[in-house]
Amino acid sequence: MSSDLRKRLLEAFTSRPDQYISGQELANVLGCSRTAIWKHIEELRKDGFALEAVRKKGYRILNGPKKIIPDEIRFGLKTKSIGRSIYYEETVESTQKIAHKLSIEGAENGTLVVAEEQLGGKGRLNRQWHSPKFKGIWMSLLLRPNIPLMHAPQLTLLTAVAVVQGIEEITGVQAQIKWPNDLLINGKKVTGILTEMQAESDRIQSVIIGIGINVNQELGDYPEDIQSIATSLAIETKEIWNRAQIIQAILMQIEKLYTLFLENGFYPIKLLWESYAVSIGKKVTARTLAGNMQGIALGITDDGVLLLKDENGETHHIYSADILI
Ligand code: BTX
Repeated sequence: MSSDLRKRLLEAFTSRPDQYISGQELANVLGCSRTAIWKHIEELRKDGFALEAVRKKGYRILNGPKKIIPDEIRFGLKTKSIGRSIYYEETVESTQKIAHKLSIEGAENGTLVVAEEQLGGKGRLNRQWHSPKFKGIWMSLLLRPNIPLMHAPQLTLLTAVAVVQGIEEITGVQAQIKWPNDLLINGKKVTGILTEMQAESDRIQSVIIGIGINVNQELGDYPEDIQSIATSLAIETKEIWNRAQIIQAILMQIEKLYTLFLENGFYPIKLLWESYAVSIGKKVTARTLAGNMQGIALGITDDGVLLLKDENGETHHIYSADILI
């Protein structure tokens, strides 16, 4: 959109706050077609403006883009270490990358990196994570746990539980966990978690947990190929949510569970995880690098490994896979 047109469009809305302005009137004032107006409105929506379109009345701006304000996360945050130090940037390639760099520079346990937009958001196995501006929570948390290397994946499961609880506390919606790291609402993905590690021989330097939460996207904000598998909190609840508040609730839950985990091990986390899991007891297909395997998901081991019973009654340990339910 030309910056002049955008400026004049915003001025038109500013001069008549709270009022609807018809597409025809905007087209007349700006000297362009109604289709062009519609396109510009869509662009503003993508940039985080909350715009209402009502038939026969026209358009109205409800809110400008709302940024995540780090102080809003800090204010009233009762954690001791999680999220005490926050790095915030508007646009990044990936918050994971920044967290890795901070880890090497010696950043403390609990350091959080948050961005409004990722241009190269990462999923697992080099997949992409779509992270549009002002719409979601794109953050990476750096932990320095003193645990055996092989227990690090348990932190992914711990995080999934904390995110379910944080989302439920603020929005009232309970997401379900699909092993190992997807959170689903009505069968569609609302959150992805990516855990990476820096280690030296058998000692963990840091675990970097990337959390991507779809908060205020509309369906049209997603690329076509993920529209049928993705959802957002706004799509599910028809409300726009304050992202800083959700982050705060999640950090509190992570600290609670992390403390429990360090003191009592994985067992209490495992029980919570299983209570939120969608696939346990169901027939699933595990798509692994070695091929597909069908069976009943029995549960997870204390190491967070998925147990799958095949049709011959044999139980398999699944370490890494995509699960189809
Ligand atoms: P994943 O590999 O399980 O999921 C990636 C797949 O999910 C993609 O291939 C695509 O099909 C679909 N997908 C992509 N974007 C979205 C989206 N926004 N909502 C729903 N489905 C989507 C999951 O990987 C781990 C994602 C972690 C993302 C966080 S964001 C903060 C941190 N920084 C970073 O670069 N990654 C993490």
